[in-house]
Amino acid sequence: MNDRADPRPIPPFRRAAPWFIAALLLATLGLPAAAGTFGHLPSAPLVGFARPSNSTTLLVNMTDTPRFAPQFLSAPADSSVTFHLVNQGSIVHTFTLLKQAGVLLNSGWTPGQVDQYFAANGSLANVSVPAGGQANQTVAFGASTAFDSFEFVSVIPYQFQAGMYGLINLTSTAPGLETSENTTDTYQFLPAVLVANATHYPFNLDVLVTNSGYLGHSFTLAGQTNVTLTPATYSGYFAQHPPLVNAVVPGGPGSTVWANFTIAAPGVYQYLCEVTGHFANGMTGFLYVGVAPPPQAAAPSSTIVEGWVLVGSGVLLGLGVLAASIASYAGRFPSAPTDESHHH
Ligand SMILES: [Cu+2]
Repeated sequence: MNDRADPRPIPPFRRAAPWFIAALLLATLGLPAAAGTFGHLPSAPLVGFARPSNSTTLLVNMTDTPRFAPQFLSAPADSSVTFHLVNQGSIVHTFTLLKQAGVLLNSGWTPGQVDQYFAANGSLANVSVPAGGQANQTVAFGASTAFDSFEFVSVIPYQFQAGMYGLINLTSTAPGLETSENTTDTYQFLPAVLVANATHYPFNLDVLVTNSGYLGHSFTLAGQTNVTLTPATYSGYFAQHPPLVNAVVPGGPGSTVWANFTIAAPGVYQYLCEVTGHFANGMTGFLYVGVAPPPQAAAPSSTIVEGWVLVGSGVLLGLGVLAASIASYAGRFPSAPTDESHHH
């Protein structure tokens, strides 16, 4: 992480302006550079694009956080997928891909138990990437893996337990718009961001929802765009506006259900789990149709992009300092007579 600057004290207003301008310039320069280097910014699984023939290369960054970035990958089944592994950190990480589809390892396991699992079940890939190193690993996914999800983890002790895991979701090779989603016992949709881009409306979108845990769930999608539901409001909302789809996900690892529905217009559609208490625990996500998801929804693809995010934070910091300065400056003047909180 050679681009991470030491924290600086918040500059006063007068020093904020040059920083702000510099940050804007850096942001302007940084984004195209990142996009040019990596072709695109990896984000949620995409559907609606021409499907690649039968080979795909996916960039997977490894960080000392420890994380895989992006965490969720998508590729067509019946293809060979080359994982381009880049260790951006200063410690070793592994890319260890489960052989069993639809299985998520228990983050409560000890490193010994994780090793035992792989000793008993094998792996599709197990690559150790040293600090600052890179590696390529190609895995062939057969046609029968369509709509399967395979977890990958770092088996360096306590990295998986600290969150270093991800999923590769295999989509269908059949024509049409399809994507996949996963539900967990920790009340999550993985990923919580789906993206679909159609060439015409309406279009049919089919989402295969796979349960990784024992709890039953639902994939319930609001029919209107740009509606933000909360645990307190969603029942009343759905009573008035029936969901576009309400697919019940049976309990048990590997259980699946198809959520098939028709999208009439582009926009952002919220989905959630209707099982009591699950939405209140955070079980919701957003489907972006013909709309780019917000940057924070996409995993950083490189140090350059991470640097850009840091610069973005700097911009926000500068704006905050600016606003605070203006507020305190304006506060020196008497407020309008109509303001009842006016102090004499
Ligand atoms: Cu649920």
